[in-house]
Amino acid sequence: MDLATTLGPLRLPAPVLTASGCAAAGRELAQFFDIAELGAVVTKSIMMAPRAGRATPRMAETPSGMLNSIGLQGPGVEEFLGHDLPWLAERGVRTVVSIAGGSVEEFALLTRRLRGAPGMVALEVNISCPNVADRGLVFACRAGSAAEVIAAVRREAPRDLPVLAKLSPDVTDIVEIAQAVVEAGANGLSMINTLLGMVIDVDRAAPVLAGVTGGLSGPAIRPVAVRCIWQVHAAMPHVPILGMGGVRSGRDALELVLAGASAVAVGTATFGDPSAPLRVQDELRHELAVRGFASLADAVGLAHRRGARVSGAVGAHVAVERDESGRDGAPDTRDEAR
Ligand code: RRO
Repeated sequence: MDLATTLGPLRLPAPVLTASGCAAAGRELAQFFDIAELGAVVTKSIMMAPRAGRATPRMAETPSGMLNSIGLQGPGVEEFLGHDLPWLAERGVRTVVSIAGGSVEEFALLTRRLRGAPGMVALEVNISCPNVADRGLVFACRAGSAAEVIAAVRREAPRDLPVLAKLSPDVTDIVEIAQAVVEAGANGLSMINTLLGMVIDVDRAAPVLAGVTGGLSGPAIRPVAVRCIWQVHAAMPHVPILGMGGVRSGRDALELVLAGASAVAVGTATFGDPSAPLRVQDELRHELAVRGFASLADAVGLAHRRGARVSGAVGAHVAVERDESGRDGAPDTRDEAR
């Protein structure tokens, strides 16, 4: 089974990555498995300065998922460059460095500071953290500000360093945002970040999270991830997608691949099973083999090419395809029964 994959100019020998934010800079997972066997480790988003994050409690359980309200806690870029990245590089780990900023200028400064960093194979530009002071700082919620950040990162990054833009599902039309960041120079897209949610403790009649709202992750959001990947792949089939959102098994990972993801990241599942990323990678190999695939690449976006479908049920990007029988893709309950 050929599991090698590409995300634009980024070549990876294996298709499963850690999702940003669920294992700091990868060190905490190394006691459970060899993290160099993954496609790559995606770090928790790094900012210029150290940051304590939001007040506690900052996690809450939800049906089939969880809320986090971490608030970009991190050691800052100097500590990251001095300790975390060299540790990963010494172990031969391919590292995708996630960066976050409070302004376009901070993203640009971070990119400049990270130039030539050892072991860094790509940048993931986190323009979609939901846990910021105001929604105006969620750059990925507006095409113009999303594009501005990506253009600044592209200007400062070495030409051959792949830049992935991490998008938010909390938008009216994710295809519009995806098109804007690709035009601004993103080589690929990471989808999806968490959805903004909230839990109230009815006995205390108060929000559970100190930060009131938080990012929803876990299996509950997987259908949203599949929908976003599907819509963007339908509109821009040549733009590579790193898919994430509630993946717990190889079967879940395959679902994102069939929607159009060329690689898949595992996040929340790691909290219950620290070996989940490598397990999902092994399971994905098996899921592909039992279905007769010779390679992962053959499965990427395959669901778009199979049968009658209405692709993109939201917004203006509805494309009706025809299946082999010539039926058009009008919503058809038979599809659900299949
Ligand atoms: O740190 C966080 O609170 C956080 C970030 Br940066 C993000 O991108 N997504 C999320 O759910 N939490």
